[in-house]
Amino acid sequence: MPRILPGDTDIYALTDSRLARGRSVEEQARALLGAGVKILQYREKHAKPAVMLEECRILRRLTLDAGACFIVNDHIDIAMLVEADGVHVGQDDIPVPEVRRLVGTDMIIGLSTHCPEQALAAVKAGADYIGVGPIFATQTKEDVCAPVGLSYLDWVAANCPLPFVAIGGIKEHNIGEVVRHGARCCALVSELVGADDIAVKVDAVRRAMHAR
Ligand code: TZP
Ligand code: MG
Repeated sequence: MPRILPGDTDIYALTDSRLARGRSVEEQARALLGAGVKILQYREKHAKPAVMLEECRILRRLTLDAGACFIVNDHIDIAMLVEADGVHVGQDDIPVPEVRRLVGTDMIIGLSTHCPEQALAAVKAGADYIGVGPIFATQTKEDVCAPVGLSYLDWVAANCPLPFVAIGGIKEHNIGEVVRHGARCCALVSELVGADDIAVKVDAVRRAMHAR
């Protein structure tokens, strides 16, 4: 399985069953992967651990079949059990060096960051990529900090040696602006899994990214 990181691909998709109009995690994943998404994160904040484990087993199989990278949000134990490609943590989660001790050298570790100091710390801590955001206001994340706007993205594009993915409030209509500020990879939640037709939306978002 090739190591696919933000920067190697344009769209980073995340599951969210609360926003997915009744589609199961498996249905979301099948539609996203079928449309050519190459990084998929399992992010189900309200599921029970046993359900998460089962869903992640399914997504592991689907992502392997699709040649896509599979990342698990927050749950290092589940990421290890299903042999995910990576785990994504936030600033208030277990620190990256401790995650590394658990998962070993091969697993990808992503870290959410919201300011230059956190990006620099991510480099030192050994993260493999960073999330940059929230770029715009979003309802999707419950404990979200205030939008950092495009200025932090400008800083990362100019100064950060790590691969990065822009996230937060990114939609078909504003993604061109995010790309113009240096993002080669964008993460979208509600815009994709909440779309009428997920595959049609992936195509439209991709076209908007590359239209600039
Ligand atoms: N981290 C920062 S903003 C966010 C996460 C997980 C949610 C982004 O969701 P949406 O629906 O693309 O705004
Ligand atoms: Mg977290």
